Amino acid sequence: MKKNLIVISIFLAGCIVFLCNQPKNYDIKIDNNIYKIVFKNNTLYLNNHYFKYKKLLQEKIIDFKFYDIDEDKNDEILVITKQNKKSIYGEYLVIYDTNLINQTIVVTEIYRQDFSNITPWKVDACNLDNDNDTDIFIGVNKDTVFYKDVRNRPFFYSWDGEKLYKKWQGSFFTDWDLVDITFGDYFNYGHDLAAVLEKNRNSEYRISLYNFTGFGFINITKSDIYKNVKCINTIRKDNVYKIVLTFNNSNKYNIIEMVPTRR
Ligand SMILES: [Ca+2]
Ligand SMILES: [Ca+2]
Repeated sequence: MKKNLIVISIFLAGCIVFLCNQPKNYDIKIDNNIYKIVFKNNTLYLNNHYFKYKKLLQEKIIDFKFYDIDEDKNDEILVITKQNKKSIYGEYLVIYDTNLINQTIVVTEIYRQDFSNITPWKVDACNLDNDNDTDIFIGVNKDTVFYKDVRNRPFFYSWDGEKLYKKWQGSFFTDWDLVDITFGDYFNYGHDLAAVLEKNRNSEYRISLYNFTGFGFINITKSDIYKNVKCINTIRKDNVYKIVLTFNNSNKYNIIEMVPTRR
């Protein structure tokens, strides 16, 4: 029992950096080294003893993801740029390549696409299907041809090495609202699942796990109900993926253990 507690504490110590309090600390991997990045006031800063709080990108952003989209062992930086000072929605998806030159990180823009007409609010990257193209999630806020209500909707693209192509533009996963999303191989399937934070009209939250089938997503399990949830994240340690919920108005967070009821 004591052993288990120690393991969990170590796991939590490693995951605090992912939680939702500002400023947030993140790791970016370049040339097999880990560099500390801080996200504060919609800006990414490099935080090391050479360049304390040097801006990594000049643009203001609303969300970002570090992910090795071309599997060359260097993380790319995917960002949603901020539309204007007041807007909570973004404008462009921009992808930056990263290199290490003279002990500092040099970023080079390799792709930019205007998404302002579909009001993006989140970017993430994952491997849904082992087809060698990295899958990119963009959370958008819009109506559709068939559904006239404006709400958060899940759009997926893939990266073919040069550009994005549309993979799956979903109207919704469920009638519950899409609040947040994260990805990971939680059950060792060999590819990622989508862990979706969903909210109903009574402000109750749950996590639903979805598996991509090639034509869409099927639900494989749902969590219990939670209240006052702020966001969902995935922590990864030694190829073990865990789902973490962070709650509003406190530093409280929980690792959520889930069991698949179907595949
Ligand atoms: Ca890369
Ligand atoms: Ca893929």
